[in-house]
Amino acid sequence: MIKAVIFDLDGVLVTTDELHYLAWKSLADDLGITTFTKEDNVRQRGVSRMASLEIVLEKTPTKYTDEQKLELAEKKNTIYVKSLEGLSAEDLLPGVKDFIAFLKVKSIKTAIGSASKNTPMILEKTGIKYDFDAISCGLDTTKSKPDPEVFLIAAQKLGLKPTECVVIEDSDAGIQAAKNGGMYAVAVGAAMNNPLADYKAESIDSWDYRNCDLFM
Ligand code: B16
Ligand code: MG
Repeated sequence: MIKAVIFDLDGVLVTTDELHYLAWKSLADDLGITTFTKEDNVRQRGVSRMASLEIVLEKTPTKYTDEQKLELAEKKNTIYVKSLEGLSAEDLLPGVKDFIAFLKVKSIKTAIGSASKNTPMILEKTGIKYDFDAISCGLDTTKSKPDPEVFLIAAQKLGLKPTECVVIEDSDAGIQAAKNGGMYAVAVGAAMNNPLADYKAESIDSWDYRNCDLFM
């Protein structure tokens, strides 16, 4: 029996995945990189800020020092955080609140497992900060998904074994991380075709979780 659901944040609970893309695109434009696409952005899902930057820099022959890379990542984050100014509960993805309410009724714990260091701000702005029993994010970790660290920390904070947890993810790196950590994995959105996932759905809203054996 499942005792907890660990949610990825960007692209699973909130629409911030698009804002990440726009901020990276803006940085790429500034660097004269014209070939950065949505497909490149799909590979940035779930991975850390610095790993995401490397995906942008693959597109240029210019070599940057580690110090310059930190500056570029900071520049992108400034653009991204500015774009979060107007974020509100309206930016939660459809069905999220209902699913959290369903889990509460079933006494199933909930946690966040996000690579984002902006997690506290996003939870605050969208008004869901108090909906979770534990929060594990980029501020707690040293390793990027597909390493399972962020999810193992979430399980630890909940006081549960990995096998008692199910992860909901929209990134291939995140699905791989959940499986590397010995957890069940539900793939939504961009990760939907990932063969490693135990369950798949277009989105939380379209997932028939009420009839899923995980919660029986
Ligand atoms: P930040 P998630 C991830 O969040 C994003 O999917 C990924 O695109 C981003 O690079 C990463 O957070 C780090 O975010 O720059 O805000 O610290 O999907 O794991 O919730
Ligand atoms: Mg995500």
